[in-house]
Amino acid sequence: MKISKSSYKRLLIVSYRLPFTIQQTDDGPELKQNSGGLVSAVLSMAEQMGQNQGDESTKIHWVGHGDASMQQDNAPALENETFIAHPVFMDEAVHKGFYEGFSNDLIWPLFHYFPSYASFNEADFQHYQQANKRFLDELTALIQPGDLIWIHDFQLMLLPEMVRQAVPDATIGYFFHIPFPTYEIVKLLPRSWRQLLIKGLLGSDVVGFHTNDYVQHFLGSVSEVLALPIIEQRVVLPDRSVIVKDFPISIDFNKFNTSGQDTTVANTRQHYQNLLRQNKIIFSVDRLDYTKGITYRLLGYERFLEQNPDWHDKVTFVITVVPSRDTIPQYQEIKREIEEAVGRINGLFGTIGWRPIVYSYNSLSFPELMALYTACDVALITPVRDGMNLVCKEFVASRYDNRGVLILSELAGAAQELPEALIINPTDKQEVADAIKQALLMPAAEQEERLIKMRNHLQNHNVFRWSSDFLTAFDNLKTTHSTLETD
Ligand code: GDG
Repeated sequence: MKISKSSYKRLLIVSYRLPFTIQQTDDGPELKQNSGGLVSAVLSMAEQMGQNQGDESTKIHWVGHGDASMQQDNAPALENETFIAHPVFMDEAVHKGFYEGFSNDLIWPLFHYFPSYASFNEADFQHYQQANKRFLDELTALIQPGDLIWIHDFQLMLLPEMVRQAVPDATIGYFFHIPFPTYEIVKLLPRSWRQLLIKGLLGSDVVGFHTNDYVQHFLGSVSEVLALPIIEQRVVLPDRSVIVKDFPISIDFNKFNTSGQDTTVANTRQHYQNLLRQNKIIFSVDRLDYTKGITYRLLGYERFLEQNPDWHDKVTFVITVVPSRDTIPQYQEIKREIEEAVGRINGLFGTIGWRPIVYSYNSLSFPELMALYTACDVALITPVRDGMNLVCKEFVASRYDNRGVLILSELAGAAQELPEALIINPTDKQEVADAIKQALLMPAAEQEERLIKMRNHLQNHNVFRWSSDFLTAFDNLKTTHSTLETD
């Protein structure tokens, strides 16, 4: 599975977010390395490429948007033993149109099948083009022969083709973290925009998506928009071909498996279970977003409480919503909807001693998150659209005790990999209510049987496998190129 170590000399990552943030401490601003999935995956890729951490010439370069804290005089150097970050600064108006406008107000809702939330604004598209060009300028100053450039996500769809024009023989990979929708949705984009976006992605050598459905949707758009020949999962261009393939992203299984057993986590877990009087616990956590189906989830729970009075006082739904974009009207609106539903359900069914829902609009520390993953009896994960969804994978990996039930929306990419979950349609209140009841009554042996299968899958298909498979695709590219040449 490892690629030959000599194939690529350095790894250049490009994503909207950098692997560092700057935190204010009593001793002044300090650099903090993020510990998200992408950072872990990149570290494992670097290892496979034989890059020695600490060796100046083989550090991983990471190009991403730079915020104001990185421009202050006393800001620390954006470098540690592993990464060198290259912040891209841009004019505030350009950033707003690129990030808030085109990326978050157009591509995000449109590609998650919320066309009525999409805002089509010509100035935003110009800013998106300018911002992608700013990333290009930062990147081209870095590129050396033998580099592997890996670009991430929907904020940078034009960048692969821009790099291809600037450095024709560059090796470029691209990974798309959100759903790629059917052409009927892509067709809503003005003709010239959709052409530029699809061409932009085809500047890559390898384009990756979470699921085969997204791959097929993308190939459908390539064919409709550019009428290019497609042979199996290769788009054939005059001088090269582009591999388009599914690479389902995953998590660091061992990290979640062992963290569940940590003493601090165990103490917090015990504390929560005592606070909730040993009630059965249903848990969910998501960023505030209309794609996450939070209101439908509450309506499903309300139906369950209506139909099952014998469960009153014996179950608590702990629902955490992580603040996000709540200055924007659509987000304020869903926050209001969620809080109204929580208030109504607690008012209708609650008693002096029992709150059916414990709601918080806040983020959890990692040990708190782990304590809830391992304390709950049911994880209720019901997005109305989600590229993959890592929360459900983290819950499964945390359950070293083989206890707990996952209820998962069929509209999350992850549902294709975890058929042993109770798979539901999130808009169907009755199906959600029935699944909650089934989960709460599920015998321990069945919980264990389902979890063992899902845990085995995730242990094998972890985030390191994801990055390794992505790298291996570049080896296949060399084979397909030589086949094309001899055809
Ligand atoms: C995109 C796609 C795709 C959440 N709340 C807290 C917290 N989290 C962490 C979770 C998980 C991550 O955030 C959320 O991951 P998701 O996969 O659900 O979603 P996104 O990161 O928004 O987004 C998505 C993903 O990219 C990867 O390709 O799966 O479909 O939309 O890791 O643990 N962490 C802590 N406290 C919280 O309150 N500590």
